[in-house]
Amino acid sequence: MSSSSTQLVMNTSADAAPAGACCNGMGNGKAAKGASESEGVKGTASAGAPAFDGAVGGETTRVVSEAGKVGQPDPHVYPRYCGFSTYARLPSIHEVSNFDVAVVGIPFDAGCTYRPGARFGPEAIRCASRLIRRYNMGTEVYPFRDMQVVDYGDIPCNPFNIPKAIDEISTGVGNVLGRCDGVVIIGGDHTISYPSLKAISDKFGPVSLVHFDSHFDTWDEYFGEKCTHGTPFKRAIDDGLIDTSRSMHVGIRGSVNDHEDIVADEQLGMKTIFCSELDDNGFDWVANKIKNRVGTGPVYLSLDIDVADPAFAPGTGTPEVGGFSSRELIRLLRSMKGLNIVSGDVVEVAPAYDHADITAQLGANIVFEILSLMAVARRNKTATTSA
Ligand SMILES: [Mn+2]
Repeated sequence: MSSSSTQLVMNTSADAAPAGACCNGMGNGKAAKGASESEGVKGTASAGAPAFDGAVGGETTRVVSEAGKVGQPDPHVYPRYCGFSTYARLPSIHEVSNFDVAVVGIPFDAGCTYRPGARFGPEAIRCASRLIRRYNMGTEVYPFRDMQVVDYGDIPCNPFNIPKAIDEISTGVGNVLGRCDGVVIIGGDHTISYPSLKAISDKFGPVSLVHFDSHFDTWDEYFGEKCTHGTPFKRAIDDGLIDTSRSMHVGIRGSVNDHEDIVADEQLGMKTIFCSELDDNGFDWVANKIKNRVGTGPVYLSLDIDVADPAFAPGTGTPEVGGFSSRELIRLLRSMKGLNIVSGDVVEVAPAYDHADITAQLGANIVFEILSLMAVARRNKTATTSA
């Protein structure tokens, strides 16, 4: 679902908890001076109306594109550190009625095997995302201009009963996908990728998985439990949610419990680019290997922040030394440009172990990179359709 006539509206039908707090008053959007695209929807809130997010003097400062996509507040008149913490200061679900892509928090970490705390990941990433700007110079795209992106808030789920939470998450993500074309999910521990992939597969069919992680996450069980943050992709494969013949792990490293873990993953049909293979073969080799594997079908990009070295992402539950630097990781993600990425997730940011928000900053930027890749994929599809 998408709209070229998006309006700022009060939306009371959201089935998710709001990001930040609810906005109190609404007017039609009017772009402010200083924005490079100022052809906004005309109109003002009534004088004396309560302020809404991104508003100065009762008028929104949000940049509205010619196509009616409502973007961020103009940073030249509304400082980045003001207002409610939505992802990248984008409109919340209460502010736009139609949207192309939703950023969704899933604050669940009952499936973690070592250090808990990723339930606070969505909040930390939203706060750290305030500095995200409009243009991605690496992939040459304006994701918030070309797509209506909204912060949908969080999907609430049971913190004690994992099967219940799995149902709540798959239903919640399915509800979001019923209203838009794609999602970028902020975890939460990696358990959430399984129920999310249920909803993704319902919409797109079995997808190609590009999985950045230091761990395979394809164990069959742990302590007898089938749904943990070490098992999501085994469950997804068992359910036929992903096409293993077009899927790839990237960044695997560290110690494992047994050599059989590697063999078992291969037997599922997965392929792996180990972390050290970037050193041996370079960026182009890695990018081509992924592209050749994945092809042109719909891709779900799942990224565990522990794929980055703990020097760059200490705030996570299961750190593994010897990982990608944040520079390497961003470059690898940008080299995925051209893949048909339809949705993705960024998981395992656990802010209690973070320092100076560096992990949350990296997570916020990775969400931006995934949104940018999705915007490029949409642009490519439009070009193909209209050719
Ligand atoms: Mn993982």
